Amino acid sequence: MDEKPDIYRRELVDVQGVPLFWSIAEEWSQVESFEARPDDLLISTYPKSGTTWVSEILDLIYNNGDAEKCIELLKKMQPPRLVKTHLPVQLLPSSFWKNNCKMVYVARNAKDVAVSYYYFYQMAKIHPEAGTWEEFLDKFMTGKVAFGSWYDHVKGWWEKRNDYRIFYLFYEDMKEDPKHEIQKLLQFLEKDLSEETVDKILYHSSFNVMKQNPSTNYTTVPDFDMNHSVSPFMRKGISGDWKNQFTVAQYERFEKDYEKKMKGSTLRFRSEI
Ligand code: PPS
Repeated sequence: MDEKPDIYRRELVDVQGVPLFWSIAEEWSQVESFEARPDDLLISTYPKSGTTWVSEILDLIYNNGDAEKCIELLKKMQPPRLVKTHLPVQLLPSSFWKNNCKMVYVARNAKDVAVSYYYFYQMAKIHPEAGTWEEFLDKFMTGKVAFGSWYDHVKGWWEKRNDYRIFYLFYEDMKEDPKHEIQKLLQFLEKDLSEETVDKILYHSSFNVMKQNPSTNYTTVPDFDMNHSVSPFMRKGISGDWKNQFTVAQYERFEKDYEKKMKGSTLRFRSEI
């Protein structure tokens, strides 16, 4: 089969100092002028932080835990729209701020994100080559990966949360007590659902159920774009997997650098639960 090198494994393109996919960079004027509606709900994340998981939960909340209805509604795109982005805060289309849209930001600890991203780079050919783990980790630490610096991303959104309607959610808290986090989400969305519905949402959004669900596990994407035999999209879904990947030397270098980059921020992550 033709490798289509013109669209796969291309280098990232700098957009206002942030490395993005060429396909986004080429359409940048359209991204910038995106017209958000006041009832749009934005889900924003740095890649590999739980986007798909929390999107599924939000979809289920809006459809009262009815997984079948979610698929139907997605086809018809009925409001409120759920808009997903990985953009850093400074690149978000301004209409989201003007319309004071509600936003859910999901953050995950840096080391697990780096590991998850490394496997995703290998399976999804929209990314440049990952290189070795050591090389990839360097790129991650210097922000030379798609959507730029994790450190700037999580801090940028954290700082905005006091001025806008942003619900800042942690992947690790979701892993520890998903029911509690879903209840907090419901409060933020001013939604009241029965205990039974919340339990249905918990079931449909669990890792094992989502891994088997073709509408959430990305297996409907052609093999050429995402090769699940290299690494499945629904890979492990745990906290602390970095321990299986980092050498002691890598860990020590990472932590020293992390301290410098996160200095002065009140944002705290848990690297295991
Ligand atoms: S992407 O490509 O940026 O949109 O990826 P994203 O969805 O943000 O993150 C993918 C990681 O989230 C894990 N995942 C889950 N973990 C726990 N529970 C559920 N339900 C769940 N769904 C997805 C997924 O496995 C990826 O993490 P890793 O560590 O690679 O397994």
